[in-house]
Amino acid sequence: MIDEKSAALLKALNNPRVEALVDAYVQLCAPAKVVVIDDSPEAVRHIREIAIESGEEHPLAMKGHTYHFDGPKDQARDKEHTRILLSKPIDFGFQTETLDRSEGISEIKDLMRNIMRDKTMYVRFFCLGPTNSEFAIKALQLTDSAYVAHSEDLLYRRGYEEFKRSSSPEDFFFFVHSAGELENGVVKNIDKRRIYIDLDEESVFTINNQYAGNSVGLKKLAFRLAIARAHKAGWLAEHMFLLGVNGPNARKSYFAGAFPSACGKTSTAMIPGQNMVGDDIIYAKKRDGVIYAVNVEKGVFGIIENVNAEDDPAIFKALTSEGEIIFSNVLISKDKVPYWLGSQVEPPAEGGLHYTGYWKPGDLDANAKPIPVSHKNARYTVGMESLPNTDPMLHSPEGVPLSAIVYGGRDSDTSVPVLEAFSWEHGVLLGACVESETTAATLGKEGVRVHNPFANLDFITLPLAKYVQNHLDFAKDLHQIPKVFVTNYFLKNEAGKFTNHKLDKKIWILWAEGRVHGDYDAIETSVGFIPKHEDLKKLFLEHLNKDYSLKDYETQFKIRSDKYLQKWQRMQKAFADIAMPKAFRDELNAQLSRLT
Ligand code: SPV
Ligand code: MN
Repeated sequence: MIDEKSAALLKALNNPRVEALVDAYVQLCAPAKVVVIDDSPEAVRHIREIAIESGEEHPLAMKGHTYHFDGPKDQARDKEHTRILLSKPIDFGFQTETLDRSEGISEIKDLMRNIMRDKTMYVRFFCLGPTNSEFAIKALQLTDSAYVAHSEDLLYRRGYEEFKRSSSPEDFFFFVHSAGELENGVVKNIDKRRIYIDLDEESVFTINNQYAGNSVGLKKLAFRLAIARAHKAGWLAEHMFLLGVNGPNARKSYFAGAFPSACGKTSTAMIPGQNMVGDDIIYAKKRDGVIYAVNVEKGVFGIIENVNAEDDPAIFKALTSEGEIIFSNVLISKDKVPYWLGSQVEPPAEGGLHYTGYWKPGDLDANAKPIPVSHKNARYTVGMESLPNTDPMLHSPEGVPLSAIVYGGRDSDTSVPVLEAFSWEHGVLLGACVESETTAATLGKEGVRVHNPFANLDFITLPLAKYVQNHLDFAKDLHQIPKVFVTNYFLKNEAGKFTNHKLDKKIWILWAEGRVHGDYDAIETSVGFIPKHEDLKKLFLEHLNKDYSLKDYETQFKIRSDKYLQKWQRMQKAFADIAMPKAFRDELNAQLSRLT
């Protein structure tokens, strides 16, 4: 079933492990055809065409744009069916879904038998992190979904040549995905959705799903493998954006930032006037006393809700211009134009195609609630080469030097908009104690305050105490220790209204950049350093042309000691039964006694 050209491409790799894996999964999944894709533009163009021919994607009116629907039950990451396979139990210190390895492998292999019948298996090679770099991890992907193969092409660096050139050909992550049977282009056997991550062999098996957070192995599934690998090798893999912040006099400082899903991470990475290196996942390593980081990806799988000309101008412009973009789970008008929640563009009165079927304004769900124009977790997939704000260092094999780390969360009543940690260790405490109200990025109830250490809890594949120890240790032997900040874009006033405009985040980040270089004094409080009104006032005037009043400042930056105390008491409880490092305990106790 493999054509001559594909067979030749496989052979040219001269890689017994690749050949054996392809062979084994062809036997198991029984595709009708096998197509091997190299790094050539023609091969990649072909994948895009097949995604359309197969009905997983459809062209839109704008050149290069396509749309895709996931099924109504496949709109977000399925945490329940995402399992870490373990040969022996591990006490992670937090709730995570695991499964006995041999049981999991045998179950998934049964479910995968003949799963690609009548379909084509695409064999793709990628590179996580820049190619030709100490950060690079090779990835072999088998999938029967041209949508997945196409998405990965927008999101990841091509890796066929990297496999060919590599001096460690056997060393790669391995992914098998099958959407299983499709009905009208979406997954039929959603009840048999399984996402299994095998840390022992650094492999992932994911079936009966299409939502990219579940299906695109190279995203959060590879990320879990990378976290485990980083732990063994002494570097960090983090759920962080990477941003080049442009300070005064052409000064550039690179910031990494961890925010839970759907809490402003991508829009921080796209703050106007700055340069994005990445919006979701980084690898970080130390070199000559400095932390360097790279974007593992080279594209954005971003939430489209509230992307509009005013709040997210860079991405809005890209989404409304020609170029290769996949829209998922948005409304499609009869003129083949996409509409989404919070775009500030009215959808057509006659409605259009929707992930739930045909949709008209005012349609109600089973609970008589209006069905929104697009799913709250509807997304766009775009390669960073199509964005005007991409940092020139994106593909640098050396990575970029880190000046600061930012932690964010969705917090309506406690945290000030921006705060600087007292030290690296205090920063680790603040990262470990990120709390956030749940969002539509995962299946389940929204708006519940949950503890999400380093915004990474869904992905951590080692005990939390060790993960925190790794963070504490990472600052050892550095001659440039990054400053740590916490931001909160979601503070509300007594009337339940947000106290800030979306673009205010630019000011918090520019203030933080100034602090890195000693440009501003700050006020020491019990919870960290906060900005002075006069400095913010200048920044607001210069960068947003806004008068930032003392009254606004006081509302936003007053330290809600009662709420903060409650937060830190919650954290004391959350960590009570975990054997955390002493340095962490000391920071936690010190924080509590300062507040008390
Ligand atoms: C997230 O939910 O954090 C994402 C999207 O970045 S995905 O993990 O791919 O679902
Ligand atoms: Mn993410």
